[in-house]
Amino acid sequence: MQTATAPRRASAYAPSNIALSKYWGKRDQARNLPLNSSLSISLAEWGSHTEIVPAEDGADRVWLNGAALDAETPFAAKALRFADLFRAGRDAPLHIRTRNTIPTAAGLASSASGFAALTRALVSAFGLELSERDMSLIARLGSGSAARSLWHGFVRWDRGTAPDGGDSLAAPLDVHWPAFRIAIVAVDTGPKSMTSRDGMNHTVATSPLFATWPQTAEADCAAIETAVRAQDLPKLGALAEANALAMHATMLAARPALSYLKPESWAVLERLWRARAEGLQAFATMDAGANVKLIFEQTDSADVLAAFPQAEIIAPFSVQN
Ligand code: 2P0
Repeated sequence: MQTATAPRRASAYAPSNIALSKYWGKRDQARNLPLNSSLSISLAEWGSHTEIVPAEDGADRVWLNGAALDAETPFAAKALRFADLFRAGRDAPLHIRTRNTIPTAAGLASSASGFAALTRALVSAFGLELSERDMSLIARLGSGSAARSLWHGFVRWDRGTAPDGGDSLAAPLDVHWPAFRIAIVAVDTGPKSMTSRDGMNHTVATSPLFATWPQTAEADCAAIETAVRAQDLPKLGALAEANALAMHATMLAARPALSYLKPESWAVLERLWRARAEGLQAFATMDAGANVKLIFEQTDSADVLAAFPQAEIIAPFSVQN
């Protein structure tokens, strides 16, 4: 990237996101190129605020939620390496301050919103005029799912086909669905057993079930997009739940097995399935962690809370891009 000016102070916000059709497996590790397309819903005010300040003390420094990080901690090292893409070899020491508004108790990863906010803040700090499309491409280099966190609402990341990844980027869907809700049912907020990157690579390398995943996931992504556009919650929910369970099945078949789900996650699923048999229109999705996320419509909020009193409900369309 060519940067013409010295950096100036800049800040940006990006929401976190939950995939309804999952990204699991890379065809190119260095560029975070996925084996399949994915589709997500952004989490409104749950995300990352990032500020870039040119360092007057001449030293790169990173803060996370107010705490200064050692330059060697994985988040700081990754953020500074990412800033190097913008510095392009020039001497431009930076202070990077990130504050996550995602409740710690929700146990959600923040790398998607973190790298999307960092991308927006760096683009602004270096005075670059980039399209949102270009920003999605760049955010992807920080973390794959960050490509989807540039926007609110539903976002689809096309896997692309170009070897250099020039067409592997996300775009928002023109769908406004104010009644759509997502709930986080926190099960376990401790550190996860394996990073997503390592988990994906282990699954791709050793799971005999992975052979069918890219094709299944691509078909799910197309069907999920159709259900989102039709605002058909039962269809979307059934597809999203099946897609998430298929992803976890590929991990369970890895050798040795990889299981992010805990007994409590399965207990939440059992309770959901019982409630659904009694008429509740809510569906589950799970990521690289033990927590369960539910999708439903606003009219079912009270019933979701009755079944899952600890659920935190998010209204994704309470904010606009
Ligand atoms: C997703 N996950 O689509 C999937 C589902 C977790 C399970 O994207 O290695 O942090 O930085 O590209 O984006 C989490 O993986 O991984 C993720 P990298 P990322 O949301």
